[in-house]
Amino acid sequence: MVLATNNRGKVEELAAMLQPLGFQVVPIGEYPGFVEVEEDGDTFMANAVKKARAAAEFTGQMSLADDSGLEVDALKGAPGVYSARFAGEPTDDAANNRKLLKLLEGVPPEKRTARFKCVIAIAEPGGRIHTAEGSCEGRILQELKGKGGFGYDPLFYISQYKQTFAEIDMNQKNAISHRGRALSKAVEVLKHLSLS
Ligand code: ITT
Repeated sequence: MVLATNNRGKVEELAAMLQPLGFQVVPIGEYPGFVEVEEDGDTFMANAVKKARAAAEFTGQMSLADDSGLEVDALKGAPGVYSARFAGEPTDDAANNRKLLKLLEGVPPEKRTARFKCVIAIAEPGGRIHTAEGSCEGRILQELKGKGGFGYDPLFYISQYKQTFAEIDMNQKNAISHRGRALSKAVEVLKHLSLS
């Protein structure tokens, strides 16, 4: 299975979930000459499908893409599909977190509700496409906490764990995250495919 992402955090999490299930995973970065697609879709779904299709066409292998992001209620759903480039391009996690904190200055804890969303798209080389969605509710803290994870993890507080995504270990995160949830559903689809 080709992982159609250049985000190392995503590769680590997806590999940790897929390898124990018997999938051999190869990041798209190991295929020289692959040109990243422009993520110009208005939805996570459109971007995930575009990335998975491009990788399957280029490699001739089953390819999995993840398009994901953070929706903050006090910002009317922003940064959403623009999460990676919230503070500009190329992606700078620290700058994105600073921008988020700045925009939420003065917003009290109870109004800092947010969710991560993820769409996983799996493209077969023949053109068939399968998709699954997952989300995870949390709250945006007033300061960074924890050193693990990536992206907005140090600001994303999970009440179930009373910790941020950057303070818990990857397996705990995968068990409840938007990505873990979307991937579990996608794997069910794959199991049916291999049986049929
Ligand atoms: P690819 O397109 O190559 O997969 P990307 O980082 O550009 O990598 P997206 O366009 O899907 O991926 O943007 C997702 C952004 O949303 C990501 O850069 C993070 O800022 C944020 N994000 C998504 N999932 C996250 C998670 O589990 N923890 C923290 N931040 C996350």
